[in-house]
Amino acid sequence: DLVPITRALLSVSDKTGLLDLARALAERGVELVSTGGTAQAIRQAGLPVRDVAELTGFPEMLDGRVKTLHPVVHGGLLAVRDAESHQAALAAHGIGPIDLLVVNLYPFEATVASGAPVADCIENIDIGGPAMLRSAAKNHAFVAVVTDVEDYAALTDELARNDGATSLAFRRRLAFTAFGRTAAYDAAVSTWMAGAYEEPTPRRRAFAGTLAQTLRYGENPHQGAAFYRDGSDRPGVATARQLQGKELSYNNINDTDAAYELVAEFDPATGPACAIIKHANPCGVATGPSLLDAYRAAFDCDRTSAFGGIVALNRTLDEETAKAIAEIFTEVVIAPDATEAAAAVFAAKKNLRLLVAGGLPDPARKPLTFRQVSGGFLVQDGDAGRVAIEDLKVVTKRQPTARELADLAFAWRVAKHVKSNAIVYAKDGATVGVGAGQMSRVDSTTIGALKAERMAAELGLGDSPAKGAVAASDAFFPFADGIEVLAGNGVTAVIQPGGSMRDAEVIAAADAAGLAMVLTGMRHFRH
Ligand code: 93A
Repeated sequence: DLVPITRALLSVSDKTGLLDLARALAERGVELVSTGGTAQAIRQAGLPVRDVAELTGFPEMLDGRVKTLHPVVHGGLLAVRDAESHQAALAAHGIGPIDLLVVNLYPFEATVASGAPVADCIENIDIGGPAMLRSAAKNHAFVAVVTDVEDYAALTDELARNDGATSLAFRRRLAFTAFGRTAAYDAAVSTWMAGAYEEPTPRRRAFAGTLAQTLRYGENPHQGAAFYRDGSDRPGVATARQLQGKELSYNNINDTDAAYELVAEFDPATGPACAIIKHANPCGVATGPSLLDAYRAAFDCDRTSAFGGIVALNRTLDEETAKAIAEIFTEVVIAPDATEAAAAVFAAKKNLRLLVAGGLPDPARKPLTFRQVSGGFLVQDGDAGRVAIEDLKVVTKRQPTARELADLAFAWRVAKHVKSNAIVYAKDGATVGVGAGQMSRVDSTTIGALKAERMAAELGLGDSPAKGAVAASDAFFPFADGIEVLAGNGVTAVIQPGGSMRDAEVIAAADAAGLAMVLTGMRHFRH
């Protein structure tokens, strides 16, 4: 299954490593054929190269849109070497076989990311390159195809090992890599076009990502895993710069994303905010006059759970806050930026991963979310739903006070980021108890209160902080029991979507306990 390389076609936009590769091939006596810019670069380096135009008998035309789309190229790539009829056809038309194809595509994704106008993006959709990649990858029984600059070294190693030939196992790996690239490329084009042409639904477009990192393992050590980027420049875990610490794990990436998307709900211009996440749920979220105050208040919500957590901040990490965070074991800290002094605080903590994202993601523009099911996957718009305070509907006899209203709005924002069934207790711009991910709403209500009581015990507070707090529920209360538990724990006001068959009973229970209740008319399921 060894195929010696006698002729190679090179056509690359990214010229990184090109000359080293071309030289290595030339030294092995491989005949080099290239398109315009690639040929020019090779020729300038003093290596022999033939223009593809010489082979096809056509000049590159239409501003380069047609350069390699020709039977001389595709015949040379697709011909089956041991099929007599194919060899006869090549001979009849004077077509020479191509044993190696090296192509990387027009930088479409980078052009889109640079904010280029639509016409430039369109011009950067490579047609001839993917066509060649697909031809060569289809015919990998005989042809080696390289599209990733990272694979150049693997290729020269392979040639050194096999005296100038490639093995079938090597060509197979290259072939599925090439099809992976063309699939991701077309998906990027489809996704961009849907956005550029304002396709309002996620329904009719392709999805793919490019490999960012092979992970040591997945959610558990016996699961293989990888991290893919979707090409978005949204500030967050996929685009952030890691200043220090161990490599991010699968769970780190998942939790850091949850943390940063949550803290981004709080506009830094309005004030500092901090979210601490464990297992994709917040165990403390707070706003405060300073970042340090916000961190301390978030930490005090559930100190036990915060151990080994992920901390997200909505403003530049400062030295004082970094010192407070460094007091306990923290897995990841993510912020728009970090001062030098703050980064220096973490320098001694070799394992702590510090990420700076360069900005906050826009919570009003959420990317699509994906959920895998057996045999397929579900796609939906991200939950960018928001309710304005003016649109809240008071349904109880008692109106919420201004202070209650502010805490209700805060708790509601947090509840959106808590797994259903979610109940969030909050007071003075900080969570004081979070009940997450239960199968019954009343259980989440009870768990949130238990957390508040434990905090009272830990901090030596006289009263449970649930007393005088407000509560948010991500979806309606199906029965009055949840309201009774909240009132029993001293909650004074509740925010929830409403819309239950038993809304009247639920409101009556709130009135009976003297609670204020507001309805959002919007729910935030997160399963
Ligand atoms: O415009 S194209 O879609 N038409 C083609 O026929 C074609 N053939 C190769 N783009 C085409 N290419 C691309 O040109 C390659 O994929 C590569 O990215 C680029 C290399 O051009 P140059 O050698 O002139 O720098």
